[in-house]
Amino acid sequence: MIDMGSYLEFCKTELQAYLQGLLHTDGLATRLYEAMNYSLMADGKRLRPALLMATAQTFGVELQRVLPAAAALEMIHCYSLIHDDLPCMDDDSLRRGQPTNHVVFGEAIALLAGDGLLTEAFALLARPIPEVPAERQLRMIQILASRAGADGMVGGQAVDVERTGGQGTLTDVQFIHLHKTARLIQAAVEIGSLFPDLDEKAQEALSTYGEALGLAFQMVDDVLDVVGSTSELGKTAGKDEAEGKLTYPRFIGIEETRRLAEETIARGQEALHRCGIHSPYLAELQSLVLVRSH
Ligand code: GRG
Repeated sequence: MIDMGSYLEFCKTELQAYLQGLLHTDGLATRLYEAMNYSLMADGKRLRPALLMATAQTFGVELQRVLPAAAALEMIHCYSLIHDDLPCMDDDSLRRGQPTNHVVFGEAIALLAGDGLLTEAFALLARPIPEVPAERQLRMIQILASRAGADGMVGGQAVDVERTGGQGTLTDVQFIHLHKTARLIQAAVEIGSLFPDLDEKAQEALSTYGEALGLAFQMVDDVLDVVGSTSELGKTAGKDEAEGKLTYPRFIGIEETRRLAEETIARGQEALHRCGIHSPYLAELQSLVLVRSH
């Protein structure tokens, strides 16, 4: 059995070293770069990059080769957090244990720091990747665009913003969770699966695993919002409730949300097993997501 805590710590350290000094300018926009680095270098869990690394490593791909793609994914995630915290969205003053980007740099620079991270992420993923044919790399770029864009995370966020404070339905919650949260987590697995030369069936199974993991991650996040958590992957209780967000517990209760998260994880696991993929990394990540809910 692998020690997932140490593995995640290792991924985090490798990513941190790669990100250090990656974004810099010789031009006049130094404040913009400072703002981009302020959020990018803050202490996040780095779950999405770790998931990408774990997927690729499952098939023997060297970690160093996937670091730019993992960093690109974290940059997209980071931009979404900066924009999500803005006064026109959730208007939050704390993120990753420090004042939010707009509190430190002002709204205009924070907005642009998000834009900058989003654009630089694609520039990074478009850099030539040794041993990956251009066709597969193009697929990675397409996946990142669709999972993060209007048909993915941005679309989920738009519906979330529209429904917050209102009645909404369980169908709305399902849509929001799938798009706002699960799609980017799914992209981590999908992009990681394009480093080795896998057949279509294996790629589809991994994609199903990623979607299930992403959905369960958000269900568990909903539970933590109600019950609170002392774990390192935890969050402060009551925030979503106070903001009038649509969450699973609001419609089906805490216990049923926990059960649904377990069922969803099992669906992802089955997809891998049916395809003969047995990965201690991917299995441990599932356990780690579920363990947060208790
Ligand atoms: C503004 C386009 C746009 C999108 C925002 C990510 C997001 C979409 C909003 C953040 C608010 C939120 C609670 C989203 C649900 C997903 C989630 C739990 C995000 C936080 O991700 P973690 O827990 O954070 O991985 P760290 O800081 O550890 O990376």
